[in-house]
Amino acid sequence: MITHKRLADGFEYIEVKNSAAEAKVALQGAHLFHYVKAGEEPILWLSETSDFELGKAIRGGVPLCWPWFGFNEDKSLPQHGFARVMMWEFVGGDEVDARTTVLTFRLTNDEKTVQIWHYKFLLELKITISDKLTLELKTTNTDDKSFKISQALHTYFSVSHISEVAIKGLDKKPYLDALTWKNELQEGDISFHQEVDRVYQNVDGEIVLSDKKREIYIKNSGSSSVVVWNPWIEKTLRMSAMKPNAYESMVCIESANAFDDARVLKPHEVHVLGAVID
Ligand code: TA6
Repeated sequence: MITHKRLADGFEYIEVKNSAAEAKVALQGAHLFHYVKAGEEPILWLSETSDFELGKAIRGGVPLCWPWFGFNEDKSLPQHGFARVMMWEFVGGDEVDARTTVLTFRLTNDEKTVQIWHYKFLLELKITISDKLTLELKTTNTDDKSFKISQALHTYFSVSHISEVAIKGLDKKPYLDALTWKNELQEGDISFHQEVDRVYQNVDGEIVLSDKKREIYIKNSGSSSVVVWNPWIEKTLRMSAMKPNAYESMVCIESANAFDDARVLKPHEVHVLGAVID
């Protein structure tokens, strides 16, 4: 079942229920903020104090960082780009079978985006909701000049407790430590005892989020970089829409084209950033 929900304040989302899973996607930012498999705990983390206000990114789920990841050279522009706070068009939903639903959302350049980023583009997000979650963010350069994008599916995962978590699959991968701006090399699994904010490069295999209660598998496509983030105690206190203990129950593993993995698209060229989460 696919339902288009409209709240009093203008906030709209698409709700999907099928025999394999349930999901909710806000039209603002084509922002998937709920995904749960039948009979299981939600896979995506959503802040208890998240905003559902127009113009403010939801804290949790899968914010779309596009057309830049992180800060722009122009510091007056929003971190992680504008796509996650723009109203997208819900193109349609396809109930492929009893266990599989596909939703498609679209964003194109308009008078607002061109003020921020001077290119013509078509951005499409396809979400497949089943016993696996598949996200495909497709950028088409509809301009007559090349443009460069950096981007991320900034996925917030729900965990039992951050102290119980290990991330496998990034051993021996180089990473930029965004806390020190130094280049490092990962040794073994990632565990969490402090703030972690790292951009891994040369990532080509499956990543495993190992938690006390389950393992979650992430396989990216169109990407060779992954961002791992937990704000820990101090940073959490400075983050919007996060309760002081929020860091304990979440970790971000972001399928990205970030830093050295940014992409240049020629006119009419297409790039798809994908992730399968199981
Ligand atoms: O992806 C990690 C990161 O860049 C962190 O540095 C932190 O800023 C996080 O994203 C959250 O950013 P946001 O703009 O959603 O508050």
